[in-house]
Amino acid sequence: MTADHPADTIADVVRRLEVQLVRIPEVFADRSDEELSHHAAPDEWCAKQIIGHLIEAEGEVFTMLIPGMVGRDAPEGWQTVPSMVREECGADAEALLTQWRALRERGIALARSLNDEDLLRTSEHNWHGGATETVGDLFRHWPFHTEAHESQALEVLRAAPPPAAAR
Ligand code: NI
Repeated sequence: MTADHPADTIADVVRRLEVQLVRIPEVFADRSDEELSHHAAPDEWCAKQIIGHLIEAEGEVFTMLIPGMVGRDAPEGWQTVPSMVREECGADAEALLTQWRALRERGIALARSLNDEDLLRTSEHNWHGGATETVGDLFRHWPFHTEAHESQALEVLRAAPPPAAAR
């Protein structure tokens, strides 16, 4: 993954992460469990699986790898490899969002603690396996990754059957 917006400053990224902390839960608000469990196709994620993926990205990728890459945390690298097989279809969406929010709050604190030197660090065990990738590349990708899945969620919810009460 290359940098989406190489000029984004730490403050820019922090702001986007903060806006998403409010906006992402709104995508899933006031939706029935039926809508949140709707699959547009058998092999496509329902909205709850998308939240599950965002939880994993937040907790196992961005907030897990960056501290290791900047030398603040010993074990650098994956704890668990992100999985395309998601098991959130039967989960409670509100509980998933609570989990995501807590991870994003931790992520914002991490983002605020970074400095420009940190963003220049590279890693041989980084998330993508490339030797030249920097912390800045991963850091700046963070809000874009969230946004990509926000769009995906909006699309699957648009295609979902309306709640029974509205029929
Ligand atoms: Ni993703």
